[in-house]
Amino acid sequence: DLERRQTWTDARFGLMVHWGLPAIPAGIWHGRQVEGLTEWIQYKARIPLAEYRKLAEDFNPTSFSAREWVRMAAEAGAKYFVYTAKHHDGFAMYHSQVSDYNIVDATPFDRDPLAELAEACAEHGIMLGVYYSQMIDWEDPDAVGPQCNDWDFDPAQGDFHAYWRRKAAPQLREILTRYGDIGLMWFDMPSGIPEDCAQEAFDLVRELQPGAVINSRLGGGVAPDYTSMDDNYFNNLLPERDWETAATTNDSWAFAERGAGWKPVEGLCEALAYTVSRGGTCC
Ligand code: JFZ
Repeated sequence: DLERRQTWTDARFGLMVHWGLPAIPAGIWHGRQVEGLTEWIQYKARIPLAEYRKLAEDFNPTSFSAREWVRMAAEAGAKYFVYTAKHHDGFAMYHSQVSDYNIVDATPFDRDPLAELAEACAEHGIMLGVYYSQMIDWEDPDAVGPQCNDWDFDPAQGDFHAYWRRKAAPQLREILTRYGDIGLMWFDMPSGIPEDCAQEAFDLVRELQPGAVINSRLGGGVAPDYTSMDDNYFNNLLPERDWETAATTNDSWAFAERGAGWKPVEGLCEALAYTVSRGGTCC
């Protein structure tokens, strides 16, 4: 346990890339600015799934270069790289065999960014972290719980364990077995997850990637390897254990078209220095 956590705390500084279908609307739906985090647009604007999933048809980032992203991160001094394999919209940003709601089968792009990023990280000696939204999934009628999709589906009809068995657990297994060494599993969000599901996720990570740390947003009462602080947390009340602050470079995680509110470089450097000088890790 100590060795695993040491590798993680030694990393100190990472880059989280929050990529997915929300990059297309980028905070604007039918010409209207939707308030809140841009990756929450489907939920905030109650976009019908049938309409939202059409975004995939236009998702074709042909100039994407994993090499370039990872090289930039490495040159900036980052030691780990976190990629959103599946966010709350339920869309897999890697080639999933479990659900065809994924970047290879549902878009014209036809490439697996996670595979390319994993390769680039290995080349640069960067630790690969994978973000996975285990609880919220707006595509799956059975993923019932806090902030679930109740505009397309009736939550009373949903069975969380059915979602877990059919989609979440098998996808975690794919992620943990197909992309080489993973140093960090970044789960999100903890609220409402049944204990047995969280325990299963924990056990899967330990079994298939014994070197990987697990953040505290897995939830469900399992003991994580470190505490994820609130987003953009830069206060002096700190836990007596390993911790990480994930922070944004603007007001959102996903891309924003207007009013992004980019933070000045000095502020970002200060935030990074603040965190690492207090023994934390920052991404
Ligand atoms: C979550 C997501 O909902 C969000 O879209 C993004 O992925 C972010 C990294 O994580 O948002 C959170 C989760 C927890 C807190 C704040 C935002 N928190 O504990 O303050």
